[in-house]
Amino acid sequence: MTRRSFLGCCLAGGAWRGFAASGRPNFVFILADDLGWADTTPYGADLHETPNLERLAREGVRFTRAYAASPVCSPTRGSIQTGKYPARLRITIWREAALRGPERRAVITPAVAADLPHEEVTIAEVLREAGYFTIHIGKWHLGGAEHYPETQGYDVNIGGSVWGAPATYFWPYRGPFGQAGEYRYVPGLHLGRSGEYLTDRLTDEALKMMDAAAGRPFFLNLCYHTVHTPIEGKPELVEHYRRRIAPGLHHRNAGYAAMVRCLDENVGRLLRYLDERGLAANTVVIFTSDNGGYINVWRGEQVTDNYPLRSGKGSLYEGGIRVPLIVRAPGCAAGRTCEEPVCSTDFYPTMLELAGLKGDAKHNATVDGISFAKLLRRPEERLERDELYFHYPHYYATTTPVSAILRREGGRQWKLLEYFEGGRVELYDLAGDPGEQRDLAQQFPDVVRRLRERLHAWWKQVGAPLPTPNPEARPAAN
Ligand SMILES: [Ca+2]
Repeated sequence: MTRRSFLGCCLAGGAWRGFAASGRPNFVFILADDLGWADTTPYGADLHETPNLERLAREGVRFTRAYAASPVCSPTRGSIQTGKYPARLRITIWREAALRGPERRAVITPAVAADLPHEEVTIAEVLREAGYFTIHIGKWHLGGAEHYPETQGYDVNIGGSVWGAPATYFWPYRGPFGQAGEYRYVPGLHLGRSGEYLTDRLTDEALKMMDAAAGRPFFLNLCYHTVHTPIEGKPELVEHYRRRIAPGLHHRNAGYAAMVRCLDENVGRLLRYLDERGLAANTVVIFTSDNGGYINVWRGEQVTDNYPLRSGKGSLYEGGIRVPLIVRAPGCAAGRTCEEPVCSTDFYPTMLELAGLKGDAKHNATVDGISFAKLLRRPEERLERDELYFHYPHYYATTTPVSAILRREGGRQWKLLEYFEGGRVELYDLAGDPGEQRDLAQQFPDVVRRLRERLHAWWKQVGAPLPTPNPEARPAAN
């Protein structure tokens, strides 16, 4: 069923035609934290207001089936930096949890990596080698100081650290975080003023650094902490949304809505900067999130709702892994929607293609993603890939350890989830059931068997870390 395309002629000598002939494109890669698939207006948000993302969608291509490679933070971030599946990297949970080691519950979760190995050739390393000024701003969460962005190909690191969330979004951005009261701060942002807000400040730094590129091609890896907890919006925006909450709305958290609005305003600042500096015609803008929306409660209020998708952050249901993705590239099919599944592993090879770079052959041999650059011109096309895999062998508020395969066969968009507690499986056809409401496992045992075999073969192929039975546990209730 794979449609081979011989129309890939927009590539001239490996470079994406349409950019200024004089140089390579800049990249502005904007990663929101925990932003759900349905949290912005191009994706049907009701309470939230995101006019700048609407503009980006009008000028770019909006993907309806973009996946984060993991339902939690660090693994997806690793997949973006390397193009590899989290299971292959053995980075399948966020760093603090990896450091805590295996959990012994109904199954024993595997020991996994906490730091992105230096042996990996990051996208920043490839781009820097080609003359790019490489800028990391905001959340990193891929290792301790010896694995900070400076050690992984970034010329500049402002704010990237061992921590996955700020203590507060208000200057001076420091204080105790979480139940343990761990002291956190955002390095590089020590000077500020009262009332200053972190999302705005990270953009301030981004604009300064793009100026500092001074004509060199740049790669801006701008990883906003927002809309991760703590749920803290600017007071005037929180009040604005408190007044707008009405019966029947799916989104009902005013603080969260205020954070989404501020994120959108900062996307607008970035777009205006590119306009004013005459850079828009030679800059690729990518906007996405690292995992699905957080549906748990924070200070008495549910944070968000991924409706019509099921569940949220931590889960391998669509609400945990399907994320917004809008890409604006010069010459792209502006205003179009693309329904082809793409994954966060794909950014690495896509950026290489757009930059006309080959990258590192040895690294590329184990890259799991594929370039989706052609979809930016022709969003109706298919990629030469019929399967995606997800692996979360850990516990979270929304899930027990689980692995999943998506596979299209004819008009079917099969999705099999296999839970490690007792080997329970669920089968959905996303083509007619994107909300994963009808489990078809009993009805299609042959499909279950075939997909399960493919999933297990993939575990072997990538060396996926697997849970093991816990001899001390009572048999899992099935
Ligand atoms: Ca996250």
